[in-house]
Amino acid sequence: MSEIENTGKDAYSADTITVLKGLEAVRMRPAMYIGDIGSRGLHHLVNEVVDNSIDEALAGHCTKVEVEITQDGAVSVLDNGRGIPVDLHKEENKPGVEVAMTILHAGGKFDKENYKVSGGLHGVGVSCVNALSRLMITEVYREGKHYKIEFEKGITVKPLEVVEGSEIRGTKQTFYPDPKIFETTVFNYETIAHRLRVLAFLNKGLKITLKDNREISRKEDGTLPFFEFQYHGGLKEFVKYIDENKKSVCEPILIEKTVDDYPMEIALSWNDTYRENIESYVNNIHTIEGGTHEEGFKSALTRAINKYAIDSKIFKNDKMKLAGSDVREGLTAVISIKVMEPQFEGQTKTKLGNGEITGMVQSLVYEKLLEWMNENPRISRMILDKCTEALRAREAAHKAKDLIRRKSAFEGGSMPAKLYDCSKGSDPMDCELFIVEGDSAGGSAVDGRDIKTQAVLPLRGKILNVEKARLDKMLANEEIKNLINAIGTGIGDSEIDFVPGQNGDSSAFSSNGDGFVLERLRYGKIIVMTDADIDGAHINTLMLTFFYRYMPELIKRGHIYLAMPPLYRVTKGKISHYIYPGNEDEKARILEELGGEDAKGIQVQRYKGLGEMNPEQLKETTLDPEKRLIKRINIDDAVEADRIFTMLMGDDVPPRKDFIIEKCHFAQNIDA
Ligand code: 0RA
Repeated sequence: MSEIENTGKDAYSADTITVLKGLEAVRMRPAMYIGDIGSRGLHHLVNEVVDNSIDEALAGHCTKVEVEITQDGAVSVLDNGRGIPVDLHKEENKPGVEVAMTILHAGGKFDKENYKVSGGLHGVGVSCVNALSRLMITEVYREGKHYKIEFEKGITVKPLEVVEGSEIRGTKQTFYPDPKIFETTVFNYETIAHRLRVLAFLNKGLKITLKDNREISRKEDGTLPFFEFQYHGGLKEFVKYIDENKKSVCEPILIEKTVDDYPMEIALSWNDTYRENIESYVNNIHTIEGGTHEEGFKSALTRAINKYAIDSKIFKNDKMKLAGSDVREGLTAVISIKVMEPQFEGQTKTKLGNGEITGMVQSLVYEKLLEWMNENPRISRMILDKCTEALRAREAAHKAKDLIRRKSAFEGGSMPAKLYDCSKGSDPMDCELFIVEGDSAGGSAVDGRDIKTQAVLPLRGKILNVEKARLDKMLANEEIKNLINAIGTGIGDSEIDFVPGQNGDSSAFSSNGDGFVLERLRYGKIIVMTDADIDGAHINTLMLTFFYRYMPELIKRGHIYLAMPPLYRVTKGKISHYIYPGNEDEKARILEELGGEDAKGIQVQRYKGLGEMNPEQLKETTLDPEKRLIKRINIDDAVEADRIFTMLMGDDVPPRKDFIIEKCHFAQNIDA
């Protein structure tokens, strides 16, 4: 390394140039480091900074992390760890903290003996956050002193200094994201809160607080949003939280052990729904695509329960055997393991690849679960009854002639009679399917569409609440069958869990023998179109529940949309203006322009339903890609989404406001 000293402001040393090049690279291609430059990327910065404090907690040196959205829109993260080292880094001839903040990937250099958060988009390092911030202030509280250093766009602008004495110990990072980089620099309290809550579950006992000091966030009662997360029950409480709105069969079972330096923690329980919900984490990173830890868990679960059923003579004949999908019906489980050198694979680098993990998780779960079942025969019996019931339903579904056959959808043989398909020849990805509530609106949509690329499927009557129905019942439902056939992909996860030799069946999830196949998607956009009222909102929620539960891939890949029909039409003479949801202010402005609501010749029409529009109007306002407004549905946070869908679709469903859309940031407005 260079020995040249940085004597004047024009005298750049070789190190300085390297640093500048590194930061430049991050600012040139931010998406390469943080995924994107939208809201998601912005919040990635918060995760990155928080992860550093969590690492300190994992190393056993920190018990509290305080996150704050400051009055002026920055985020600060304070922990009570050891404090980033401030002594001179010999090679770089700079304080350690300055090295950590300005050199790419320098963060991890200090001590390697920890379980580091790394892989996926995590672990890009706090220097990336620094590079993408117009201002970043790092404060260190160590050995009785309070140190401070400041950066702009990753470049040191105020060198490290001691500002005063200090009674406390720890690190505080405050950063202001650069508006020149990000499309938005406005932090979302809920988004940050969800992540912090999960971190609190995963790190039992760790206290994490979140405070929103922005004036705009002040609530009606005059207080500012504040949350303290601390869960002494860890994963057990996580499972309870996920299943809060469901009826549980038992208290969560906890399996916990460190084997060969691999800490493993698993909590599981069953509830009265028919879905499985397994969430897994490696070094606090959500492994969305699963991997070896999930495989080990699933295989042990199936084996242990079958073993118990045979040993306890619950199974009368030895031909009876529960499949994986049977034992996982209504299962909620959270798996959290720590791995020194995790290998992340898969499309989004969220699949654990370490082969040694499968067997370790498997033996642990098999042994502990059998032990637990032998100690809890009454609850075990209940769980087994539930599993055998699932097996029976699976066999019934398999036998039912009514199943949707793969051939019908795939070879275009029998599309639903109710489907007004678009004319053949266009690329499916350029085509759109409108799912329309009500016959009259359906009729207008059929007449107003562009027949080359737009198809219409009218929905009649009550939509089945898939949250409350088992697969066999769902597949017997006429509307659902039409929907699945029209879309063409089949249902389930793209990676179906096969149980070979199990009655020749594959899985409870696959309606057509092989589950969801994206390549068979018949339309690039699937647009749910309902009235802008409570009933419409309810149908939207039911439809989104269906897609979320049975075709999640379509949501993940951005194929599902909500139409946004206008709320009002303001007419004067031959000219019409349409007012869309979320844009109600427009109405007053337009009326003003036209001379006031009572001016001569002005007509204000409030649309109560799609049926009030003729085909021409429907085309102009809701169908025509050039003029309409549609919302793309995106659901990032699976845990929150699951809770919300369960709550919305629970036993007593009063007409709720359009909760999913308004409150949960699931939808994003786009003009497309
Ligand atoms: C490496 C060594 C030491 C502290 C840290 C890293 C550290 C980093 C961060 C980032 C956020 N909070 C943090 N807290 C601590 C100190 C080693 C020592 O004191 O012996």
